[in-house]
Amino acid sequence: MKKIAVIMGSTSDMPVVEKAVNTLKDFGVSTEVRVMSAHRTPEAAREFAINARANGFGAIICAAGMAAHLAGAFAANTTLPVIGIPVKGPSFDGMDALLSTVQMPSGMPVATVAINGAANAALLAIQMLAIEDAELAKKLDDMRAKNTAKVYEADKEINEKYSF
Ligand code: RP5
Repeated sequence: MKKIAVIMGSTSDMPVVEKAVNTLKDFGVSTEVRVMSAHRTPEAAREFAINARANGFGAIICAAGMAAHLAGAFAANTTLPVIGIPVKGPSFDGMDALLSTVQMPSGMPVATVAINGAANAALLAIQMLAIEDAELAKKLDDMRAKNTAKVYEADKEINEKYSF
């Protein structure tokens, strides 16, 4: 199975990124977690992106806040799918990172999830790997079924408790 790369711009992004890492772990997907910055270590980011396909990765998740160029910088140097997580920083409620990540020019796609949407970033990466992996697809179906059952259960409880 292909690996997933999870790259964050700074260790300060880790509390958000953790949800992606935990999700990938739950699904048994091999994951490499790294800190690389489009601004502070652009050479390392470029090197990683250029070699990612040859190194066995199937998709790259990039989490960054503020002027969040990390996902775009990766997309510039690989044709693997790049998933961007805009991380909420100290200003603008994370809108700065959202717009920096999502507003890519034509020809350089970044699949951008919600602000701090790390779990969905991981699930999207897993769905990409599951295109060619029936076992992984089954795990995704099982997760969906479990989540559906939880909502039916919650509905029953709320209905019994509050309806009159
Ligand atoms: C971005 O700047 C990082 O991804 C982080 O979200 C933000 C702040 O970084 P630190 O100053 O906390 O290292 O590049």
